Amino acid sequence: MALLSILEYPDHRLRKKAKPVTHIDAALQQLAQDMLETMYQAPGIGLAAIQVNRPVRLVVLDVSEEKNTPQIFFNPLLTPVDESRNSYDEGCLSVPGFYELVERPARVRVQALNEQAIALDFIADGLLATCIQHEVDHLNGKLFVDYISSLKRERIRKKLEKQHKGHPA
Ligand code: GNR
Ligand code: NI
Repeated sequence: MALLSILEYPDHRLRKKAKPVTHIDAALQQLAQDMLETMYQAPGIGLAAIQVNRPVRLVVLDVSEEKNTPQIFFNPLLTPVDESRNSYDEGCLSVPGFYELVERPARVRVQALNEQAIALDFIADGLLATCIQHEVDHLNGKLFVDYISSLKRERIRKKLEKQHKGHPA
């Protein structure tokens, strides 16, 4: 196992579009385990591979209270199932220390492959729906700060850039 370092906004590598996985080999399985370890240590409830500078379509998450329900999704595809929306005060390990309300579809159909390349197809709601949409956004180069006002986003960018000058990656 290994801890991976997490890219921080406004790093341009977070803006890449991640590539689909074609074959889930041992290296990708190891990457998923290392991402889970990194996520739990942070601590966070989700992590997308692009956040650790691996631009592949892989996300891990654990939205359980007990932190004992790791989930691994390769090539996740999301489809809102109805018009219902939910707002959640979102944070991001790539935007540390900042939280903003983001509105998203409340229920999404999730199609993905698990770590054994078995096809999953289920409806997510609640925090799982919010978190998996946040993670799939990462795979498309999108961050939660893209949903807030440009004034707030620029304030966050400047504060993080100032911090990075004191402690470069
Ligand atoms: O740890 C995280 N918490 C969180 C809270 C509300 C909505 C989304 C998230 S995901 C975030 C971890 C992260 O940055 N994943 O990409
Ligand atoms: Ni995030």
